[in-house]
Amino acid sequence: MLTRSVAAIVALCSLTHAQSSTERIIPTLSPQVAAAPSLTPSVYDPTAPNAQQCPGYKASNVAESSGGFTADLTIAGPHCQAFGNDIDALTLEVQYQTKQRLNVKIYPKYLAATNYTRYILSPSLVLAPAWDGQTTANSSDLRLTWTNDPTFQFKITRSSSGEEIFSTYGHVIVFEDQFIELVTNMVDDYNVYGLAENIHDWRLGNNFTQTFYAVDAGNTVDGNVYGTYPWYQETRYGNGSANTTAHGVYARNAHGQEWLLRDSTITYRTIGGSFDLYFLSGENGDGSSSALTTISQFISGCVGNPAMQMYWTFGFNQCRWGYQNISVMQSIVDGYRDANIPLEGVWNDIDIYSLYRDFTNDPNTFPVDEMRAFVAELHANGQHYVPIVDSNTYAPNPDNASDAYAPFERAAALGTFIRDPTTGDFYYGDNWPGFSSWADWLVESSQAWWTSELMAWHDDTPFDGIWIDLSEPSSFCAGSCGNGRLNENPVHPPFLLPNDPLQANYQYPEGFNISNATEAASVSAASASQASILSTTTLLPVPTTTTQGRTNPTPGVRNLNFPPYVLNSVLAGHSLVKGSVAPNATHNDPSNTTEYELHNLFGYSISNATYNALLSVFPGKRPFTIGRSTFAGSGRTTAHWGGDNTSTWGSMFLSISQALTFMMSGLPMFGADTCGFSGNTDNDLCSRWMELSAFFPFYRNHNVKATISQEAFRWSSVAEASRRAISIRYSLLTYMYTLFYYAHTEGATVMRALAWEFPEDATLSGAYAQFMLGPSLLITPVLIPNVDTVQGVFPGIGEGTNWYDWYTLQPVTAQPHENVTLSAPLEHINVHIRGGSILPLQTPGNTTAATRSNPYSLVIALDESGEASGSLYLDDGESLIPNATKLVQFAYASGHLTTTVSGSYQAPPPLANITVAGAPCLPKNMSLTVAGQQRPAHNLGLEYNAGVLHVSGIHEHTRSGAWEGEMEMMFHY
Ligand code: MIG
Repeated sequence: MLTRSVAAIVALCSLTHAQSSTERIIPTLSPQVAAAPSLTPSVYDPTAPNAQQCPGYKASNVAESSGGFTADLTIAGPHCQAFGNDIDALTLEVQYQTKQRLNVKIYPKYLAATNYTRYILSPSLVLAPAWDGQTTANSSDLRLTWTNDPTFQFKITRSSSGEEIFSTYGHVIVFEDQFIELVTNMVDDYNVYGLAENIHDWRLGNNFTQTFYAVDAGNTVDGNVYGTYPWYQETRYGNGSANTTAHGVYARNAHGQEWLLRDSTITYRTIGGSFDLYFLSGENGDGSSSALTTISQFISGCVGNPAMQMYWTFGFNQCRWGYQNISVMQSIVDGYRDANIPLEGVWNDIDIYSLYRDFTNDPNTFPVDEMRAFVAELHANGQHYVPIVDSNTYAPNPDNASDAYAPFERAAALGTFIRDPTTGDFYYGDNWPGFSSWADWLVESSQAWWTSELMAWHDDTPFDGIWIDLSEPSSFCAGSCGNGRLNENPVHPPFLLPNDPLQANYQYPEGFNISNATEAASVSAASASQASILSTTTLLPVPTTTTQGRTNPTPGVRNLNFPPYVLNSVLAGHSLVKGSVAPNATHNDPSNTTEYELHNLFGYSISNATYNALLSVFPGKRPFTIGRSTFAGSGRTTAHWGGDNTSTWGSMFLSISQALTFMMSGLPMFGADTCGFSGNTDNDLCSRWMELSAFFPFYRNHNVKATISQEAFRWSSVAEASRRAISIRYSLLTYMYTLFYYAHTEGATVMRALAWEFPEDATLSGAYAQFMLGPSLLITPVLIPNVDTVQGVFPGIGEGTNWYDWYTLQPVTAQPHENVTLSAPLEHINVHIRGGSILPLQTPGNTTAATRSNPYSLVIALDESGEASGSLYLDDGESLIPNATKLVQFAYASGHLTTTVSGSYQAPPPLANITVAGAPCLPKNMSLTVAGQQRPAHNLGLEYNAGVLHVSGIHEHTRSGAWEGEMEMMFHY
């Protein structure tokens, strides 16, 4: 449907890249989510109580403890029963865990009390940051102050400056069995980022509610989506005299929850568990603080550094729902080869399976022998194969012996499925194969079962990684709907399938009506006619939700399926029962933990289990697994794609924001469905998107069924745009890989917001139409249709930073804060190198493996003082624990380049040439020393043209490998 007016597109065009906080882009995604709920009460229910009228608590019995103190909190008045049963006695635990991190825990004092939510997130499930054994209040960057007047309130300030970073003063703490709440005071017009996963402007703003309840609902703008990362980073810009400050807050709790960002407060609410708050000072050790430091304090200190990925996973991947047999797969591989576009991996969706059942191959379309041969040929060509695995396990029809499904039987024998509390039997929801169950990851044998299923399937289909889908987990009905009905299996999904008659997809990107007027007109007529036929057609019955709205708390009772506090979940009626495993489903652990507590951890758990299984499938190798639902800490094991976006310009734009929030959340292996998932793409959008995603860590074109094909070779300009962008990406693979090394070892970010790299520039506080890849590259993508220019800013210009065009190495001339108009023909993406950077490059090949064995070169982009630096990390690209690594540091000053090499990994390719951008003139001569030996300069080529100095012929001197000896190069002027 062509929903977007030209005026709206033009409005989008005129946006500056450094958006001010008042400029807000409304993208054209589906309008599922209503306006943000109003100030306090439960969503859409004006009669719901205001929990801030609850009595609060008084602190007493303060006692010293390791690194801090504990106290009792006792309820300060009669129960208010706002959204649950009040808990009278709580424990407060304050711990100065490290210099930079302060932890505040509040939890029920009597954990054994019956009928209370007493589920405290176990450290065995989600890392619990701990005390370093030495920090105390006196040595901490942060200070906690509290009062009992009128009830218990606390605030966190910086020890150095007294800056208040968190304060519940003026608000009560609410602690009930199904609802906890606290409110912190915020500065005016605050800059808060994070609370992933969301599809929203990168700077969250102060009129936004983030709901966390994992849901299979496409890319719901401003609604809950797949992942839960309960942490935010706040930046405060100094006004002239003061420096910018930054800090962070992580609330370790996996329950359904909401963060209400309002004018002068943030309200944090969950439907259970405890307060487990980690305040991060963001301080660098010299009194200053920064966003990047805060982010690494979160990643390294709270959730764990992300996995190091295999080298090949940075290649370009093609996927689609609807590749219906092996010859179609082969034609995709051939199509890329014939168009000379590098293709690193091909992926299969659920089409591969027999009747949508995991670990089966459809005997007619993906027979095992042919599959083995197909993948063997991919491998022989340095290419890879990744199939999907759905999170549900088909429960076969007990009355039909020919319906047997061994993976289910094997798990059932171990009793490893989640249970239906009303029957004690397994829980049976519905998904693609029909009525299905879900593994209970709290049962130890689930891991062994999952590992052996994946190992066995790998014999049939020798995959290189596993794509985990539907891990919210997704179910197509309400509750345990297959209970007593397994003899109907296999049931058809309760809706028309995308390729059924009357399901043609007529959606095209914004601007299609301008660029393709005739086709757009016929599409719009066909769409109207289909809509009118459909309006008189009876669809397959869709199970209705049992919606109950807000329930009243009953003393001593928890209502799991219809909790008193209604989360603003995007599913119809905000139902928690529909669309997933219902909250009252039980696990098989000794305390029969319910799904109510564990819902947001299913995707995290199945991805962890898949990671562990792949360790057995590929001993000693880094597992590659990519999952849809994730939780804080998932980056340690898994990659993530952005889920079901749409083929629209708005969706492409928001993928940058989504990516930045994942970068800051410890999951850098992120990418969006390039060219768009739902709806039809077009030449213009797909060209731009192939260019943009080339600078995201994970790079995959993926498409829904029943829309036009969108492989990069389908249009000549998409093909050309892709060849160019992929060649830049592949020449930079070592740079990307080195960024991952720092992410993996230090919790550093890979894609970066401009605001992170230029923290003093308040005009960048909301900018995400441009972004950086690492510290050195600025990407300025085209994000609107039918244009051949793009506007961008060049941060730091006028304040000591300079920039060079990637293609010409010519310096950018711009005024501070100027929105520069750059030429951007359809097949071109603007990339600029920050002065002061040294980039190691390799000649791009057709695969990552081919690229790895091609010669290196160096680009030295000089800053205003003629200096530059950089680094390069190398290993074998696949071992979990490499037996050799190498780290090369580059430094350039006063015409003098030096390398410092540590580690013994040997990379065979030579260093072919070195280019210096910003060089003053042609030097009189030069000298080169490799591994302590002076080399004859006469067989080195030296050229100079317009500020660019080029040295060639170095490979003669680095035949045993570019980095086998330390190097010194000196230009004599
Ligand atoms: O119910 O496997 O997000 O990437 O193509 C839809 C089919 C299930 C959702 C995934 C999408 C995938 C699709 N899946």
